[in-house]
Amino acid sequence: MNQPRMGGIAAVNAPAYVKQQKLISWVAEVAALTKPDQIYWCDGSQAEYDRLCSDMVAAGTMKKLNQEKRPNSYLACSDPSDVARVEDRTFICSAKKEDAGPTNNWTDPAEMRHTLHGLFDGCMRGRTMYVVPFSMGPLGSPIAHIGVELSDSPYVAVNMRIMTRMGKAVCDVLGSDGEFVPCVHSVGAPLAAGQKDVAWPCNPTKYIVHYPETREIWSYGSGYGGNALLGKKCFALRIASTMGRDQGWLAEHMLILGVEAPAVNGKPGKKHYVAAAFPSACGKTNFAMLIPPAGFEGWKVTTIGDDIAWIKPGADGRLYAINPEAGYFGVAPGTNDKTNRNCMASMRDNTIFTNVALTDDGDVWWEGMSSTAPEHLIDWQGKDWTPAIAKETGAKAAHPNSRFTVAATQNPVIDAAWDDPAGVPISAFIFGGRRSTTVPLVTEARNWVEGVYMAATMGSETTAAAVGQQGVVRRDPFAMLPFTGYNMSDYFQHWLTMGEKLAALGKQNNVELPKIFCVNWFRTGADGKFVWPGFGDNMRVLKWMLDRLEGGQTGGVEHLFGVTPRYADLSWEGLNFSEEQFDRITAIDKAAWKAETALHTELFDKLKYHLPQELAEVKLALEKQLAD
Ligand code: SAT
Ligand code: MN
Repeated sequence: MNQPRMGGIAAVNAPAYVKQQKLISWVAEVAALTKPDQIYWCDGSQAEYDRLCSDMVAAGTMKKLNQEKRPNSYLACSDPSDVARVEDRTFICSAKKEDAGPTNNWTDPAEMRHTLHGLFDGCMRGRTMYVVPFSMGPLGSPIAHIGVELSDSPYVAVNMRIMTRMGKAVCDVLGSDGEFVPCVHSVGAPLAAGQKDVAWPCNPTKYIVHYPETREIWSYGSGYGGNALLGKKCFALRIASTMGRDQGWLAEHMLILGVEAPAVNGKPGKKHYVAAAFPSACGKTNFAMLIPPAGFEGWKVTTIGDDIAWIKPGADGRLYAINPEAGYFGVAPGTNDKTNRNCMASMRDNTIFTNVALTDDGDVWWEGMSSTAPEHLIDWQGKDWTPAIAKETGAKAAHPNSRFTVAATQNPVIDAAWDDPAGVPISAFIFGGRRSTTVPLVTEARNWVEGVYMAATMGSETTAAAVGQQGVVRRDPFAMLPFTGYNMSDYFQHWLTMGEKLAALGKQNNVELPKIFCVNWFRTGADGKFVWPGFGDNMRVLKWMLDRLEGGQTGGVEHLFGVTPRYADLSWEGLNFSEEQFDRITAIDKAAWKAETALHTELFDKLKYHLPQELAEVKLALEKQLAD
């Protein structure tokens, strides 16, 4: 990593396998602005990963965990001020304000460039600038796209190696004239000569900036998660949603799972792929790795992805989806052998943990990992933690948004097609929020437009994944509120237009549009506890959906805004769940729905610029039914 400096400017020193002059020139340009001490091109090798990790151990950024208990795994603890996505510091700087829309922070791009120029000038002094070429999606897939992140954080470099296809192989695909999305990231903490570094450098001033027209990302001041791993939310959702609008595809905050019915007479059962959108920290990873419960022997659930889906229409009128990521950046607290055994198995080794607690024998722990906590821990802020201290002060051992980063290939139920460049055909979309009241367990939309309406008006209680107040219901259309890179009403219109185009294509090919369902696992009883067991038992709901897809062998009843199963329509084998409990999580309370539609009205008023007329009409019909 010792590379010569020329006239005070770090030499670009691109390896011979880098064939693109535009890339090399851009790296030189950003280096001239940010003034790193040196530039290092990541090749993505295991040796490089191991070296960067041990450098970070030496620097105090990470701890190596007990090699017997958690082989090749590390714990990083962030600055307490840098623990989650910062939505109020996230900007969509489109040329026109109305193209960012009322749900995004907007600043004039020229003004933002001026601000960022000032902040990035010299911001990497004393540090190494890592050049991280990455592919979102299988290398060379027609659905995939390439990005290059320049970052002064080695933590970002090693996480990107897990979360994406990263390094030399990407430069090979890029060739001399392939396109890439330029992503610049700095923790915003330059070092003066001789200044000692801190374990987690960052800056109280933060900017997460997107220029949708030129497809550029600039991130300053944070080293954490979606703020810093720019392939994830910034590229794969905010920039990609804009690309999808322009090019006729979808970039969605969705897991993708495969579900296969038991074999019959030696013949494999029917398999479907479904994509499901939930806000951050609402159980996407758990759903994507679901273990079918007792009574569902022979059913198989396999994972394509746990957070993001890129979906393109095929010539046959079907939608084909890939997971643009190559790893999982999942929420640790609450994960255990009962809630997600596959996930626990995934992180047995080769895992980076961030902001969880350290046990006395060099392993990790978080709230909910086991029913009894260890007697002593070092918490995520490096302080002593005991159950008694927790009882007295309420201190959490692990931060509620603590995470694990692990390669998808570690998942024991990874789908055989997870890396298929062609993607997998999607049979259904599921949209779910976290709602303690009002929204029933599951509803099937009667048609595409009603499904789009349900997704558009979805509400969810906020979680620790983003900085801000928690547990307040906010509208989170398509679970994309913080991730749609353009005007939300135009995004709704894009979904409607996609539906029309697909329906026309499908007609010629005898293919039906994917069905759309809306779910809520989170209704609570009088005691404040969840009524629905969730996790593996969500399979019961999934099976009902599959039955509906297979021609509606299983019944349901129509209600205000769709079709819901009756108690007898779900399979209850292996679970003690009474009809009375079922009623509690499926009942539709008219008064609550009047209040709910008032919130839809509030949302639509906010989004009135370009709001599709079809959605306003669905709302009118719903209100009329409620008034009757
Ligand atoms: O920090 S991330 O944005 O990557 C996680 C999430 O909010 O889903
Ligand atoms: Mn997410």
